[in-house]
Amino acid sequence: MRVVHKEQSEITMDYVNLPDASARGLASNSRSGEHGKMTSAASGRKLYRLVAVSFGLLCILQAALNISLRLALYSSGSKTTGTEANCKNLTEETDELKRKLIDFDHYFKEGWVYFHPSLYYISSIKKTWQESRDDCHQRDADLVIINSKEEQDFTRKFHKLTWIGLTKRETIWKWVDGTQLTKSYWSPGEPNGYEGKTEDCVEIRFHDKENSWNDIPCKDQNFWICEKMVSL
Ligand code: MMA
Ligand code: CA
Repeated sequence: MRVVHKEQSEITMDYVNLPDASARGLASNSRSGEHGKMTSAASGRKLYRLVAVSFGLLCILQAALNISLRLALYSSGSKTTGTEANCKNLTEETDELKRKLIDFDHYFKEGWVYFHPSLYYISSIKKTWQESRDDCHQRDADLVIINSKEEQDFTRKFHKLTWIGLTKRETIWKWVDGTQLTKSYWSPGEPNGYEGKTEDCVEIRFHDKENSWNDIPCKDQNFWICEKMVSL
């Protein structure tokens, strides 16, 4: 009995193991066949899920890589453009500086002097106020406009009777750039239109005094000062 049972048991064991393998290929109706089929389907689903998840992860990885590459490319690209623009700016600035230096050199050779922020030309001959102004125009400048005490003191240093860019030809005192006179340096008693004369133009006359201006007839002949604003 024991032996038989053992044999039966062995047979059963063999039987259980056998269809497991065969059930994968054959549609068996036996209980153990059904069980084998279920195990196979579950592991198939597992494998499918694994492949799907792996594929998803790969997709995400690829997208991340794509974005980071694009970002790296974009930033390096804009850096290059920035450097190129800087270089171009620097070249343009250098060229402009060169032009200005050449300009300065040209003015200095013609006897101009620099007093921040302008260049000044003091004539060596005399002319009427209008002729003097015309000469300044030809030099790409105009008669001097006095905007500060420093500039006023500067114009007194030449110790010559010099025209400045101030006139009353249009009823009120105006600078040659059209601005009205605000701060003035009239000598005491001036402007007086001396002895009823029309004195509509202004000269630097009293060089030793801060208040050095005098009005005289525009047709009189004087030295003159041209001013040209410059920037470096
Ligand atoms: C000159 C002339 C006038 C000025 C007086 C000042 C003699 O006339 O320049 O414009 O007002 O001098 O004394
Ligand atoms: Ca006068």
